Amino acid sequence: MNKRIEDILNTQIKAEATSSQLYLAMASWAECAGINGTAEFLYKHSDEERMHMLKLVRFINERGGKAEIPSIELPQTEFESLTQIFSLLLEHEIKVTNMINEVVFVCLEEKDYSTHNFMQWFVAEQLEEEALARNILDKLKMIGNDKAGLYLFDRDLETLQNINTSSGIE
Ligand code: OFO
Repeated sequence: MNKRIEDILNTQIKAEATSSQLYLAMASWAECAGINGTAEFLYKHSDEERMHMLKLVRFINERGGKAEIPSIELPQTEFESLTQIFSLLLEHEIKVTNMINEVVFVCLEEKDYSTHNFMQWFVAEQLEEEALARNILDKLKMIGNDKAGLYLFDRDLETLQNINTSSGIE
């Protein structure tokens, strides 16, 4: 496997693992705060990020490279509000999108069209994740501090998670 491609994919493994840890920390915080729908949503999101990481691990190894299993920095574990959580989530996803774009760019520079093809799944995934986070933040802005609204939001988020599962969004 092309060394430059192997290195940048390994960097991406760490980014996906970091996403998974961060969303796990958010899920756990939400669960302790009794915001259970949001907790479920974030636990599932964390699992999905782990799946993204595994996808990269398997791809590198199957292509004759060597996947590096990274150590992960301690994620933020305390949060002020749901708005803070989803703002951080969106910010993080935008960062990951930029990294994915960089991988795609390097694939083209190295004329590695099969990795380029493989990465298209991640490109589409990032679009969905960013859109979902923006959508959730818009809802939270509308609700503001309304307790009944927040209750319904939390319940809806659990449903949204189920919608995503049944429509195959990962
Ligand atoms: Fe892996 O999709 Fe988010 O980070």
